[in-house]
Amino acid sequence: MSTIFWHETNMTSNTTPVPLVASASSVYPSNVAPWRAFNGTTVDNQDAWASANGITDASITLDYGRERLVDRVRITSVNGAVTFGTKNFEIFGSNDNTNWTLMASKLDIPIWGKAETREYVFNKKDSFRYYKLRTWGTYQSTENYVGIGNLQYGFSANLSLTLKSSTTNEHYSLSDNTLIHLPDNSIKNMILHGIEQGKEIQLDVPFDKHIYVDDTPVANVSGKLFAQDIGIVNTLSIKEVNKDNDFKPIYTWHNTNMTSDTSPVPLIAKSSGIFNSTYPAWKAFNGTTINADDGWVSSNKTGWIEINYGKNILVNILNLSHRNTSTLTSAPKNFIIEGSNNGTAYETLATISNETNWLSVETRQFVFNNIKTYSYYRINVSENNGHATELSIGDILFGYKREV
Ligand SMILES: [Ca+2]
Ligand SMILES: [Ca+2]
Repeated sequence: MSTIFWHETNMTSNTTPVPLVASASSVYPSNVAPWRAFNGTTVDNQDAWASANGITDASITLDYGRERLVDRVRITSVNGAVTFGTKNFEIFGSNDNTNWTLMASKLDIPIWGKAETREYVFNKKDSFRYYKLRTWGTYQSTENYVGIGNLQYGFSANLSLTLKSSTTNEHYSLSDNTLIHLPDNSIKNMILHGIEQGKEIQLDVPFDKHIYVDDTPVANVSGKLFAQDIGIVNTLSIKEVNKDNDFKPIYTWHNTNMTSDTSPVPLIAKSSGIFNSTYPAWKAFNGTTINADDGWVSSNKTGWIEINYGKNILVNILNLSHRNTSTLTSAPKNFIIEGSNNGTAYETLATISNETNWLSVETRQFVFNNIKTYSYYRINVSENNGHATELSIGDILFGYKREV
C-alpha cells in the first residue's frame, strides 16, 4: 500500500528550526524572506517568498540538513496577485549545494488561483539534502518578480516501509533511516529512527543505506552519550565503531548435545537406518567426534538423517563433520538439506554436490538461503565418496548466520 508523506518544515526564520536553512537567489526588499515559502501557511500576500524587483528568473533552496527522500512537490501560489505565480519551474537536488541533479520540470503552467495548491509528481524518486526550485516567467508582462506562497516536498512509500517518529511526527522511509547496531552480544540490530519509545523493529536494510553510529561521544557529559543525526540524542548502549573493522556476521548455533535419540527433550534424532546400535542417529547430534564410534553410520551407502527440534527454528548454515575414522569414502558427496514442519512433507533448502576428499573429523561449512522456519531439518545423501556399503557422519550442527 502506497502512502504519500510530506516533509514538514514549519519554518519561523531562514534558519529555524535547526537544521533547516532556506535561501533564495534573490529576495524582494520587504517581509517576504525565503523561509515564508516553507512555513506551511499562506494567510496573506506577505506569507510568501518573492524575488527582487526586476528579477523574473529566481530560485529558492531548502537545506534539510540531511538527505530526504523526494518524488513530488506541492506548490501553493501567493495569497494575493497571481500573475507572478509559478509559470515554469525546474527542481534540482544536491548533496553539496554545488552539483545539482534535475529532478523535475514543468513549463507553461496554467494561471493559478489565489493560494491555490497544486501537486507535481516527479518521474523519479531520489534522496538529496538540498532541493532547489527555479521559477521563471510571469503571466503578465508588467510583473517584474516571481513568488511562491508555499512549497513542500514529499514522497510516496510503501506504508510498511515507513516509520513515524513519536517525538517529531515526521515520517521516514527505510531508505533514509539510521541503523543502530546493538552491543556485541546481541543477535539483533535495530532501527530506532522514528520508532515509538520502548519499541524496536528488526529490519533488513540494504548495505549502501547503512549509517553507522558516530563513535565520538558527546563532550562534557558523564557516561558515553552519542548524538546521531536522527533529530534526538539517544542514550542507548551502542556498539562503538572501529572504522578499521568490517562488521562480522553474527552466528547463532543450535547446539543439541544429544545423549540418546530422544534426549534431551524435545529433541528427536532419526535416520533412514543404522549400520548397528553403535552408530545411532543421535551420535551425529552430540557435538563431538572423539572416536570412530562418535557418529552415525547408515545401513546403506545412501540415506538420510534428521533432527526434530520440537519447535520452529531458522536455519541457513550447516557445519558438517566427518566421522573420526580412516574410512574417508563413507563421507557424503552429494546431498540435499531439507526442512519440514510435520516430518512428512519436506522442502529442499540446499543442494550440495561433489564434496570429495574429506579428512577424518574434517568440518565443512555450508551456507544457504532460507528465510522460513522449520522444526525438522534433514540431510538426505544421494551419493557417498565411493564406499560400497557405508555412509557416515561424525557430527551435524545447524545454525543461523546473520549479516550485519
Ligand atoms: Ca507561506
Ligand atoms: Ca558425534
